[in-house]
Amino acid sequence: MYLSRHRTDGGARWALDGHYLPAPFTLDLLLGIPTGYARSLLESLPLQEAASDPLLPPVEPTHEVWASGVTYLISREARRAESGEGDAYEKVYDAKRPELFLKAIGWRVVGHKATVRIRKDSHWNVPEPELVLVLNNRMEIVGYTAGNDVSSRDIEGENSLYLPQAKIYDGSCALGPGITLETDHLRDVEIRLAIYRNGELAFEKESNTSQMKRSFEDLATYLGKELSFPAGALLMTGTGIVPDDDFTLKPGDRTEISVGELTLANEVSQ
Ligand code: DO4
Ligand code: MG
Repeated sequence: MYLSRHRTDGGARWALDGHYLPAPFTLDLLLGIPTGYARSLLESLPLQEAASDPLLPPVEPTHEVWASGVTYLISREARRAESGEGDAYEKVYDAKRPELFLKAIGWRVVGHKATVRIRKDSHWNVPEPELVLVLNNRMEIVGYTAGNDVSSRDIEGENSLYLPQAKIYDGSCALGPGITLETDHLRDVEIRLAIYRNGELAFEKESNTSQMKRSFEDLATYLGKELSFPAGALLMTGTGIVPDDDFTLKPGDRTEISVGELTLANEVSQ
């Protein structure tokens, strides 16, 4: 089952497997019920006309998008090298408690084919391709989407207390194109990042969720430990791909992130 969200003349509208759901359907509603009922709810809803309007990010304006970090060895190594505080990354990689931070609020997220941004006050910027969990109000995994945790490496590297500025700014979070409501093989999902510059492939690498240090369930449990999400939440699960140190995104680049069968493409601007 696949959910997508579209911009229609009557406002944002969700679709299931390419056909519109009744207009009152919301993701809030779906994430407010246990996973066991979610599938039967969707199966019981009448499908309407084909969903051909432009895509919106698969998240509603008030949903919170959280992120976890240093969940793959390569992320730990890259951050240890760029930072004067390498110890912190090493410790969090091995610690029981994961790193979790608030990445975006739903209305700030951009979707498939929209524009992501790099900061004007940064000279070293990268996309971070991540599997993004869609969690219900009990922190159960309902599905996943693809995400780009666009980040400034020089700002984070200068001082880890600058992390919110390196990570949270307009156009720094892209999600989409839609939500896959399958959770069976999440520990074996291929993730691929391709970056095109002047129409040519400038960078390409693949990873797999099997290389992740932590379990998705553990990340979701920590997020919901002392924080309630009555309408669910989204959780980016960290990057397993870091471009070489001499690479930085430039305005005009195009990023293409594949997470399993989902592909999220975005233009880059400043
Ligand atoms: O520790 C900083 C953030 C790490 C991160 O975003 C990642 O590993 O994906
Ligand atoms: Mg990240």
